[in-house]
Amino acid sequence: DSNDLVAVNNYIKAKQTDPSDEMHGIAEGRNVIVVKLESTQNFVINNEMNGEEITPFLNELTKDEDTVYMDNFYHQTEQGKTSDSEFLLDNSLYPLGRGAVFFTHSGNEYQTLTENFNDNGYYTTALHANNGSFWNRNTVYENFGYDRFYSLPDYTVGEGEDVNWGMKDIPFLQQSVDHMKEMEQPFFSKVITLTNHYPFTLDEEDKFIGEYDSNSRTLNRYFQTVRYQDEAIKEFFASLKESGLYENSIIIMYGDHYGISENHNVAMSKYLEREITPFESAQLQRVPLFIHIPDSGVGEVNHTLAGQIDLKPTIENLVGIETGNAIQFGQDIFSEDNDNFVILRDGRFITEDIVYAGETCWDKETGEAIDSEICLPYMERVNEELAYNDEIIYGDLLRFYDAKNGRLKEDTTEPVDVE
Ligand code: GP9
Ligand code: MN
Repeated sequence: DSNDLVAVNNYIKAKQTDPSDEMHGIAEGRNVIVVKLESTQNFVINNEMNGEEITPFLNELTKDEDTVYMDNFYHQTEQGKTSDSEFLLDNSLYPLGRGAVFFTHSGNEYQTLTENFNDNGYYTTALHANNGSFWNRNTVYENFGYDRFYSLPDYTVGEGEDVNWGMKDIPFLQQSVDHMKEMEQPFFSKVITLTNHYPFTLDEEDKFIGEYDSNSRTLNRYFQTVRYQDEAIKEFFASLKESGLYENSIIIMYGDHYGISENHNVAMSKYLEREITPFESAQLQRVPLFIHIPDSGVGEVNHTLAGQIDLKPTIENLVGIETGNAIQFGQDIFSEDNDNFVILRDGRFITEDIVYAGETCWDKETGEAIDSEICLPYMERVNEELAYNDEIIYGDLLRFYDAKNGRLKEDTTEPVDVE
């Protein structure tokens, strides 16, 4: 009931950090375009396969004067995969440990990034060339407050423009820019790519690099689809510039979850030239995050430890939306008091010095197992935080909370039983 919310709120207030003043409102009034990079892990960035770059365009962005590239950014998804990464973006809450919250708790009351954009005069949209019912998106997007969902029927899939799970990223992103040209500004658009999805198949003409050579055909092909996606992003930027939207927009891109599971550890260890211990596996859960703000000069490679849970407060601060009263577990990535602590949904965690994974505490610098006593105090915090999170979702607790005024709703002393 609403008493549970009091405990949750106290926990959140105690760990809350002030967002960065320096970044506050730096993108105020601009369109916000969030591109979710399907199955894209961080190990491909600034790396090579058979002497060839895997992500030449994204690599350039890591050195770009208007781009912040985060290289210690983790996905926090579970079985809900892409949909979990969307849940994290919109709510700054963890998804569930089992099942997909997009299916199990689609009707809860949420206080989302999208609604906050709506309240601040933005037109809010999601774009993805798949059936609207996949991952229950039609229902959830409506609940999250999206004004419009451009799904498969909003796209023209021409001859040869279909591969693997559906429409290829290059025409998809192109047509998405056409949709954006028609939108009322400023807009918030979440754009979801698809080509770099298991089993990572491509048409011959879209293979810009060769395959890798290992015992995993999945990993061998993965490099090629990541390379294709990189090309699609490059063309997307070009189209945005051509359309005139670019200068008045910011573009945020992040990997949604891993593409290469632990079933491919032998092949991964061949590629990375080291053993894939539980420590390495945890570190492989890093996905790239790019924050591109044209004409800002804020570019840097930022090593702060962060996760998808931090996207909402970070984006809100960039556009100048006040987020102080929100019930959320993330923090502004650029906050000066950032606690540099990341919790993965399965209880693994990462600090500046240690990683907890495989029920073992690991020294980050050496990659060796260390005395587990060192991890104990953090473990308590991790369990507490995930438990509070689950109470919010299972109890639909946000229906008792007035986020604008930062207090319990007055008429909820006798909460209605929804069961
Ligand atoms: C489907 C796409 C892929 O529409 O988002 O979902 P995934 O299998 O990665 O969760
Ligand atoms: Mn996905």
